[in-house]
Formats: sequence, C-alpha cells, structure tokens
Amino acid sequence: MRRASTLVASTALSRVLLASSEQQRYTRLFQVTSFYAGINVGSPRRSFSTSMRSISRGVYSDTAKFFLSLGGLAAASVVFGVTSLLVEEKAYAKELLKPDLVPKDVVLYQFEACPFCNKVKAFLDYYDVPYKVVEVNPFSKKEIKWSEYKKVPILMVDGEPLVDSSAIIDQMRNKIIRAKSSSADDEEKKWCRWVDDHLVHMLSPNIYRNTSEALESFDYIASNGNFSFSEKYTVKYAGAAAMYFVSKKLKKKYNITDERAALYESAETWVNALDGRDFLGGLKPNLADLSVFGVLRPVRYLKAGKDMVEHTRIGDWYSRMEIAVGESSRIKA
Ligand SMILES: N[C@@H](CCC(=O)N[C@@H](CS)C(=O)NCC(=O)O)C(=O)O
Repeated sequence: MRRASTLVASTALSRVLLASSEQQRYTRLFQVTSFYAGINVGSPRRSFSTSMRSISRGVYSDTAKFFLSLGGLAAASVVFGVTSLLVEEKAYAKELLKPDLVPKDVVLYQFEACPFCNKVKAFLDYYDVPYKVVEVNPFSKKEIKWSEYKKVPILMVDGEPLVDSSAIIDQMRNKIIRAKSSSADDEEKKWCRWVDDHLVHMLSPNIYRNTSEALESFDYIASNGNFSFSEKYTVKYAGAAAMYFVSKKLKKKYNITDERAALYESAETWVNALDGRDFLGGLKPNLADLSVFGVLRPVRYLKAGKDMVEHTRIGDWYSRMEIAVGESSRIKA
C-alpha cells in the first residue's frame, strides 16, 4: 500500500515535471508533495487554506498558531526539496555504462554550430562519454587533412575514425550500450530518419531568413568556430550575406513557403509523436530524442529557436532533455 502510494506519488510528481511554465511546475510540485506529505496544500481533499482556517478557528494560542503554520510550511519545503530531487533522479536517471565499454580516447572533429556534430555531442553528453573537441577550420580543413572524408563530424574512437553522424551514433551505441538495449526499434529509427530528412532542412531557412537573423547566427558561428582573426570578420558579414541567399535557395529546394510556419509545424509534429510520453523513448530519451535535441541545441537560443519554443508545445520536452542530457562530458583537448 505504501509502495503503491509512493508509486502514485512519484508518477504524479513526474507528471508535474511536464507542466508548461516553470512557475506552474513548482506550484504543482508544491501542491503534490504537500498533498502526499499530508499537508494538503491546495489538494482536492482538504485545501491548505482550509487547514489554516481550522488552525485559526481552533483552540491554539496566537504563538502556537504561528509556529504551527510555520512548521507546516517548513515541512512542506523540506519534502518538496527532497522529493523533487528524488523524482528528477528517478525520472531522468541516465543509463549507466559498463566502465570497461567506455572508449579511452574519443576526439570529435567538428564545426561548433553544425547540427550533425551536435547530434553526436548530445549522444556523448547523455552517455557521459568523455571526449575532446577539435574545431575544424571550414576553409582550410587542415585539422582533418589526414582524412579522406572531408565533412564533419568525424569521431576518432581509440584511433578508429568514424564518419557520418547517424552511422557514428549507431556504431557508438553498439560499442558502449549493453546488448539488450542495443537495437533501435522501428519508431526510433523512423524519427531518427525524420531528423536527417526533414528537421535539419528547416534550420538554415530559419536562422538566416533575414539580415538580422543571419547576422545573429553568424555572430554565434564566428565567435565559436575556428577562424583566424581576419577570417572572423569576413565570416560574420560575408557568411551572413551568402547564407541569406543560400537559405532562399534551400526554401525552394525543400518546398518551404513560410519557413517559420514550417519550423513550428515540425516542432508540433515531434510533440505529436511523443504522444504524451516524457520522451519518445518513454521515461528515458532514446536516439531519436537525442537527435532532435542535438540538432535543435545550437539554434535554441537564437531568435528562431526562441520563437519556436514560444509558439509551439516543444518547450517542455526540450527542458526535460536539457535535464536528462545534463552537463557536457567534453574534456579539454
Ligand atoms: N550526412 C552527414 C552530413 C555531414 C555534413 O554535411 N556536414 C557539413 C557540416 S554541417 C560539412 O562538413 N560540410 C563541409 C563540406 O561539405 O565540405 C552527417 O550526418 O554527418
């Protein structure tokens, strides 16, 4: 009975983590924790104000009333804190890897803002695989001179180069995750393909859609990429101008008329695919969650990403992913 009610409580609490706004989330979390702690803040059975009214109507002295209400609030806060920590840990606990399966030396050759590289980073971060990053200069590509494959990401794993984001993630999954969970199901595969075939094509037309957004994007690219001092300025202005025109071409190529509407529609399509689950993978993200999160991560705090979160229902899932993926496992090169 106690176990059952704990389960109900934690299920209710994990639902609370889905609440849309931060404030709503904490208010509901406060109500539910207090309810299960028997304090009944705003609960359907007996509301906090009812409890407070009975305290004031009761036989207690003013000082006793004061300490009773203070004590109630303090207890609620303690339960609130502890339970929310436990629930977050329970709901978003990462799959632990066997230490002997974790590669010793992992180096990611990347462009900081590249969506495909960010897919790989989301995977490595989620599984806490330590990796170094080599930022490739997109003009000279001298950092990957040794490679016949001239695109990024390239992931060097204990001396073996892996290429192409989806193939890298697949091979890494086979290497590091215990056999029982190492094959993707059909739904997961379908949505991983959707990321490569659809979602990534929504990004450029949106982040370069007008001069101010193109400049905002190139400001980010110029400050995070591997450029010489003089390249930095050329990249910011020439890059922004060039990509503005390229993005118009891409719109035609992918049959996009209104790029923002198309981005919002993609976000909604993804939320519909979740079908009420925390993640596509259920209580834990799967590779499709990590891929969608990865490609959206570099644009999330640009104007396009902020608009997307403001105008669609994707924000709650995105916040859950931020918590689930956690700190980056990147180490200094
Ligand atoms: N299918 C590849 C695409 C990789 C890709 O197109 N990378 C771009 C950067 S976002 C690149 O390296 N472009 C440089 C080039 O094509 O020369 C993947 O998923 O990794």
